[in-house]
Amino acid sequence: MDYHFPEGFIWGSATAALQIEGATREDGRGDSQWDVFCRTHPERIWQQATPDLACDHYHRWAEDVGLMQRFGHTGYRLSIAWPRIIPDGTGAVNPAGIAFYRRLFAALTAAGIEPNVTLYHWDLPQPLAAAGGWESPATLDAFVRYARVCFEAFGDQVKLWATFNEPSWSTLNGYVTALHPPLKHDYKAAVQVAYNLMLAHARTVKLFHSLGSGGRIGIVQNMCPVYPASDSARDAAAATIADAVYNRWFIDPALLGRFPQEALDLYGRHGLLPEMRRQDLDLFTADTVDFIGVNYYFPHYASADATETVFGLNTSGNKDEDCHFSIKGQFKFVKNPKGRYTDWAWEIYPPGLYDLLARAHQYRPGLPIYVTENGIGAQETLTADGTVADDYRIDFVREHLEVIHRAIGEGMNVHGYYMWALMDNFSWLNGYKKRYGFFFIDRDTMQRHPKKSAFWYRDVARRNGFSNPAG
Ligand code: BGP
Repeated sequence: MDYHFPEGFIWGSATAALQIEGATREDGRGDSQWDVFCRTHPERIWQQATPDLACDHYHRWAEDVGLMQRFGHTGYRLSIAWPRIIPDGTGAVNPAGIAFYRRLFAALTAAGIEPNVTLYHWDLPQPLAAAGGWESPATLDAFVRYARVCFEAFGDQVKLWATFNEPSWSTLNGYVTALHPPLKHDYKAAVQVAYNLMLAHARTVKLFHSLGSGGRIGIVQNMCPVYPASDSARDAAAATIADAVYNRWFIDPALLGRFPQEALDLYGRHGLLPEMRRQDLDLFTADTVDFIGVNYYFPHYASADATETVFGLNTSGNKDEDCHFSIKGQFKFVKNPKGRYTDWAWEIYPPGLYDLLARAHQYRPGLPIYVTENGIGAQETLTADGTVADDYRIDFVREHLEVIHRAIGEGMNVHGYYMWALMDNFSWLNGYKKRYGFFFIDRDTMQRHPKKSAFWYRDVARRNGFSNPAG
């Protein structure tokens, strides 16, 4: 076999609570900021979709665990819904929420599937959001308490924990592009939130280690590589700044215990520095992560030619509609004229994943790395025989696995791969239009249909690798 993976390599897929669970008002669950956003701004989401039903996983979890098992999964990355555990964010713990996840973790373990659990995948309890969200120190205290509740309730079942999913992406879209809740365009708030998320992370890592319940804790980052758009020195400088604010602000404190100087200088020049207390800064240096989770979809190319501030994500699924991200006077992300693109204008570029793995390895040689998300969204329909011929997804996953295999061969400590996603789900602004799953969800019946890629991945997992299709 050409691509054989190390024994014990995790073959998994990923989801997030809000995107699959549904049952948003059942068994005492509180509202999250996304539930309220979907209700108050339905025009921002394709077909005014809501997460109320999602994949109905809250009721079909046993069936879903069975599918993972039958299709060879050995790992599953999921998130816990904070509003299910502590419905108002700060008050009483909800026993029904704890019971739900205990049942789920027990079933996963019995099926030989290791859970990799993220504490926060953007579903901030609404009362906390209304009281200032991540700008407020009270939210940090509430998060650390919620983390403690989870560690104590599930610590015997879960050994792989992540604090936050993509703090960079949620800060950018919540406070810079104004595309996600709380829909702000406020650089000062963005920098404070970016700092506060990392502080909450550091406090949680310290708490986890102090509990000594075993297992590992990390963070999941969207480490988009940022390449200069040209050979010019100006574009190289733009890429350095974009990388510092977009990636390193979140990676450096988690892995090295400090914030990048380029970003501190930039924020200092613009009067945007967050409030940073000495004793908090010491927390970052005192303790760091046990692993890093890497989410990778596409790379960026930074140009210095940023004459205006514009943001826009492709939410149409029409290849001709570009994504826009430009901050006047700083950097602008541009398209790669030679790139291959998905229908949502996301470039397909597997070497970018290799560069990220190499980078994570360079930061902390030997640090365990998990590819916690990687996948391709598409508009799909069922064929007459009840499947989806998603050969493009097979190609996408295979090409990315090839670079992971190469990275492992070169000594990078990659422990597992979680394809986004286990099943088609609520794709934030795209509602249910953009399908990512190994399993197609029929929105009328909620029935799960394995796509061609699910069978392919099952065979890869069983053989712990694959042969080069070319020969
Ligand atoms: C990541 C998120 C996931 C997922 C994925 C695809 O940033 O962590 O939750 O949704 O992106 O994004 P989208 O559904 O917007 O296409």
